[in-house]
Amino acid sequence: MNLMNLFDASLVGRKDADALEFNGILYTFGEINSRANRMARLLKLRGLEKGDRLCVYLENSVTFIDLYLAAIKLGVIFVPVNILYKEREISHIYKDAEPKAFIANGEVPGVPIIWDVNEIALEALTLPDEAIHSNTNGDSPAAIVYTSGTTGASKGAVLTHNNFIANGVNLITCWQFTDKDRLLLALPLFHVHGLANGIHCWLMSGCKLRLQERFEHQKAAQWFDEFKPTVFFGVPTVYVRLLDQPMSVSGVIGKNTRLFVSGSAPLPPQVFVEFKEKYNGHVILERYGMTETLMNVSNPYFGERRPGTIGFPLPGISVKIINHDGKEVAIGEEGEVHIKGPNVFSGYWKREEATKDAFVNGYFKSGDMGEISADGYITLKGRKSDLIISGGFNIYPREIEEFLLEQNTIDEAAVVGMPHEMRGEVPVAVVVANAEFNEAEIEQKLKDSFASFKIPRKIIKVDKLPRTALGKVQKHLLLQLEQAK
Ligand code: MLC
Repeated sequence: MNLMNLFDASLVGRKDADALEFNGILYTFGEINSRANRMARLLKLRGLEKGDRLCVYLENSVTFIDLYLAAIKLGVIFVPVNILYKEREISHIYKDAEPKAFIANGEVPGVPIIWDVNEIALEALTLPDEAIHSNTNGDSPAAIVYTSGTTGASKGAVLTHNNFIANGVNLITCWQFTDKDRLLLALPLFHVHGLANGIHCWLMSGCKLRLQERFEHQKAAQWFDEFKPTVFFGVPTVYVRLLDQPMSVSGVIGKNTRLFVSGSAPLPPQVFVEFKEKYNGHVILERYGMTETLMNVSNPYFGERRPGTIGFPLPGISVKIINHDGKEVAIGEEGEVHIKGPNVFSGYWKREEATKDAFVNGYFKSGDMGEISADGYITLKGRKSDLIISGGFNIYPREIEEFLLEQNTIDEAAVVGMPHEMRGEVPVAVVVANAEFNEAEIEQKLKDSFASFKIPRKIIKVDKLPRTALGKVQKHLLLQLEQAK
């Protein structure tokens, strides 16, 4: 089975039902399907074939959905590119994914040929609405989503139709989605949270979706009031923002909502508690996932949603907690979270070694530390790697450190995550610089090269970086140094 077989339950089976609200326009599932058919025809006419990569660098829109569905229909591999990315990040993805086409709104530095989204959208409308089928199956790659820069630059996680199907079916079952639901989605579709959870739960359940270009906390109460969502997905920063809303909206947000889900970064227990107090007893359901595995673990829909924990492994998913010696730990002991299941990606695009390194005994090594309680709840205990998560966006320090070290005024550099009330963490750079160092110049270069969430909030100059006897930078000491200020 491929994804279209499941999406057709809504696109064909519920063709006259209301499907999507975007920018005040309402679309039925039939309309969404014919837009996707026309777009698929256009991509085919322009030479895209099964297995080709299609990069899409766009904000949330109906055309984004058209392109995604068209790619799925054709067996073309969809490569979403974070809209906040700048030249250095984009050109890496462009070179690595070797796409047949790159679709964007206007010019993109680092990409020689762009297909303009407005032209594409208009041209597609002139084409016939005839279904196109590819002979993709569950093992065919559906998307490559770029993530983790442990080697300095991001790697493409190849996600198959089966990975997405396992994820969607699990969430619909465990979170009790039906066609009566109304999902308010303000997360970016270029990440798996918005795409694999948001778009797939919508299309597989046949519920109604209201899509926003992006989350804007000033407008959240109005959206809840107008759309009356039954389900809402957010990252912790979104919930912190909702807590900031005036008391007068506490009756509006969540009035019709049966489920608030949080993920992509740890939800502080305090936010869980305050949200419940402010929003009429709503208990946020925290779940755990990552690009390479989609969703792994979730607090229960029925039963206790325990603050500070991520709950139980989702159906069909095995989780082991493994210690330094590669042995499974006892209840309540800490180790690395290893994951196996139909949700786990097939590997990194063109990176055999990195793929091999990512697994042990058939389990994916998450890089997150955790423990399991006697009654089965999993609690995350920090990370093995030095990944920083800011507002739900991942930052790999190595990528920024390599850039800083390329500057001839910087001799040593380390980037660490500093706790931040709103965003969870923000990056801070600690450098050993020479006499020519010019902070304003480096800041400008960083801004030209990286997405805004990756820019260090501060650049701290030190005489030397604390290192172990083996020369490894002791990042925890840098954080203490910063916090002591
Ligand atoms: C954020 N910005 C965006 C944007 N989101 N710009 C365009 N489109 C978007 N979707 C930029 C803003 O321009 C601004 O840049 C900065 O980010 C902060 O914006 P803000 O208005 O202050 O937003 P804020 O209220 O703080 O909320 C930020 C946020 C955003 C929560 C909306 O961080 C966000 O959308 N996060 C979700 C990330 C996500 O989906 N992660 C899932 C990864 S998948 P500037 O230049 O002013 O700083 C994954 C697996 C899993 O991890 O388990 O889910």
